[in-house]
Amino acid sequence: MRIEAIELRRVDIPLVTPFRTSFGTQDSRDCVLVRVVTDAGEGWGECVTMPWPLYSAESTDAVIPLVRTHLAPRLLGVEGVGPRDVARLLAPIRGHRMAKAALESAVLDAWLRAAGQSFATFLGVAVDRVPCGVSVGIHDRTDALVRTVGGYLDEGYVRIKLKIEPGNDLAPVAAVRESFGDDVLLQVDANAAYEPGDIPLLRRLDAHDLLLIEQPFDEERLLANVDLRAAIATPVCLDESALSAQVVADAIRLGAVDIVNIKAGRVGGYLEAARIHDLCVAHGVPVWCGGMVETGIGRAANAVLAGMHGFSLPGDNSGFDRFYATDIVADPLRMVDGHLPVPTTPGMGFEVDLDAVEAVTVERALLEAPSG
Ligand code: SMG
Ligand code: MG
Repeated sequence: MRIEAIELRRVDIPLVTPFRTSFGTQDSRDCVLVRVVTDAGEGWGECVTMPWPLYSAESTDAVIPLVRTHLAPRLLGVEGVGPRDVARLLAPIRGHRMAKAALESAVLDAWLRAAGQSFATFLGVAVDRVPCGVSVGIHDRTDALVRTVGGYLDEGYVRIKLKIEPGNDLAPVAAVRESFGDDVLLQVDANAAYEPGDIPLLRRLDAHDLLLIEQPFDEERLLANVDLRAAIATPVCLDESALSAQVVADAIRLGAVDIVNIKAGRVGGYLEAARIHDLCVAHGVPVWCGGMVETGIGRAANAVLAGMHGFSLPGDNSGFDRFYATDIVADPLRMVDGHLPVPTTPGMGFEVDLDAVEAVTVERALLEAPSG
C-alpha cells in the first residue's frame, strides 16, 4: 500500500465516573485518533497516551507534533507499505511506542479491510468471546469502594482489579476480600507507586490470596521485582516495565516477573504484543490483556488480542459502558455473561461513527504525502 495521508484528531470524551490511579484522576478520555488514507482504502487507530506523562513518558500533547515532524514523514508516500513494515520504518525514532502503535494499528486496519480479513483470523484467534475483568479506581472511602465492586460483580465481571497506592492498599483490599469472599478473582495494580523499602508492607498482601500484584515499582526498577518475588507468594506482574519483547525476555531471564500484562499501545503495536505473547507462552509465563481506557477502536482490537491462546487470565477487557455513556464506534462492545464477543468483521473489528467522532474532536491535523 501507499499511505497518501494521515489525519490526526485529538478527541475529548467524558467518562461516566472519574478514574483515580496512584498517579492521578482522569474524568475524560483525551487522546488522539489516527486515520490513514491509502491507495487501498482507509484505516483507523487510537493512541493510548494519557493527557499527562504520569503513567509513562508519553502524553497526548506530544502526539500530533511528534507524528507530524518525526513519524509521518517516514511513512507518507512510501511504496509497498504493509503492517509489518511500519515498525521497521519508524524504528530509528527511539521510544514513543504509543504513537507508533496508533499508526501501525491504523495501517493494519486499512490492510485487513483491503484483504477482507478480520484481525481475529490474522492472529489465529480460535475463541468467539473473552472474559471481562474490570479495573476499579482508588476510592476515598472503603464503603464506597465495596459498593462499586459489588455493582461490577452484579453486572457479571469475572475479575476485579483494585488500584492501590501507599496508604490505600491493605485496608481496601481486605474489605473487598471480606465482603465478597474467597471465590472472587482479585488483583491489585500499584502503577509504580512503591519503593523497594516497601517490600515488607507488600508482603502483607499475601493474606488476601490475590491473583497478582501489578507494577509495584518504577518502570526501570526490574531488580526490585526479583527481591519482591523472593519475599512474597503473590505473583508479580509487570505493566509499565514491559516495554518490548526484548525487555520481557530480559525480565524473564532475570527472574523479575511471574505474569505479564500485555498492552499493544505500551509496546509499540499489536504485532509486538503478539510477539510478547509468543515469547511468554514459550517460557510458560501467563499473560493477560491490559487496557488504557480505550474508545471503541482500541477496545475492539484488544478483545481480539485477548483471544490469543496464551491469554490465560481475564484482561482489562470491559464493556464500553464501564467508562463511556456513548462510543465513537457503531455497535460498541457490550458485556454478555461476563464476556465480550471477539469481533470478526474485516479490519480491527469496529466501524467508526464519523458523526460521533466529529462531535468530540477538539483538534485536527491532516498530513499529506508530497505530491508527484
Ligand atoms: O481500560 O480498563 C481499562 C483501564 C485499565 O487500569 C487500567 N489501566 O495501569 O493498567 C493500568 C491502567 C492504565 C491507565 S490508568 C489511567
Ligand atoms: Mg497497570
